[in-house]
Amino acid sequence: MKGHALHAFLRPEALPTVFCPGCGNGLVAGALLRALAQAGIALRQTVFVAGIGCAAWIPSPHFLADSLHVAHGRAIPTALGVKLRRPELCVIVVGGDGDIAGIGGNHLLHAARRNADLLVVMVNNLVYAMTGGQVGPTTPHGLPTSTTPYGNPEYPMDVAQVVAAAGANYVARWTTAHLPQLEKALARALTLEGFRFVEVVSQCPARVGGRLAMAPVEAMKWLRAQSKPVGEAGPEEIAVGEYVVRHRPGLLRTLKEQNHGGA
Ligand SMILES: Cc1ncc(C[n+]2csc(CCOP(=O)(O)OP(=O)(O)O)c2C)c(N)n1
Ligand code: SF4
Ligand SMILES: [Mg+2]
Repeated sequence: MKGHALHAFLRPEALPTVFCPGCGNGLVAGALLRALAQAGIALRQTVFVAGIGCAAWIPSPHFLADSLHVAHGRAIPTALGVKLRRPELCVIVVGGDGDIAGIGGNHLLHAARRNADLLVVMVNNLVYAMTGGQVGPTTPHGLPTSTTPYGNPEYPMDVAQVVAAAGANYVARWTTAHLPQLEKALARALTLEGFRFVEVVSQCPARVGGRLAMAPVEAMKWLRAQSKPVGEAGPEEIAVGEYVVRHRPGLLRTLKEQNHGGA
């Protein structure tokens, strides 16, 4: 699907997007729309659920699809409620690292453990961007942020690894500098059942790039240079690729089989 064709999937009244120039969120939006087309899933078959944050704005207000914009950190339990009530729909959560792995971290762990039939797309821009670029659970050690001006004294959580360990059926990480790979991972995730998690490491020119004096293009070159395949990346590098591909029955199939078995 070419760039201009994407407009058919966007609300004209929401354009131009709310994102700052050079933000990675538009790239993630494009990859997700192309992946849906690749997987043969129409927007009318999908429901997007988002919390609060810049990344949470990707589906709502932009996509011409049903979407719920809920409290910060609570997108995953809301999405599970939608999926249990309307199992025929493809339910997709989109959110930031603070939203999904910070305030919503407990929901993330347990949805993965339950193998709940959701796709969660987490845009990891390394900070809580919308509120001013505060330090968060994925901020690299030493990175200066608005609340850690001398550098982050803590260490980040490897969210992809944690979600894989928690029991998800599919986990992958890419960056905005790997759009074809990202699109392929999203399309693959869309064809599987159970809990699927795709992390996208992304640039935030306003809250991170400015502090590092790094323009968006330079930030993307940096993301690419820092990335190594899963299993080969060092502690300071970004491990990209698939973490896990499992084919365990999703929560909904298990529930259905139990209910029919008991009938
Ligand atoms: C319960 C609650 N706590 C805090 C906030 C304030 N808040 C809104 S957006 C946001 C940061 C979101 O960061 P992230 O999820 O990483 O998304 P980004 O803006 O970086 O894309 C915070 C802390 C809120 N809206 N609700
Ligand atoms: S603050 Fe950062 S993440 Fe938010 S729209 Fe601007 S560039 Fe994007
Ligand atoms: Mg963030």
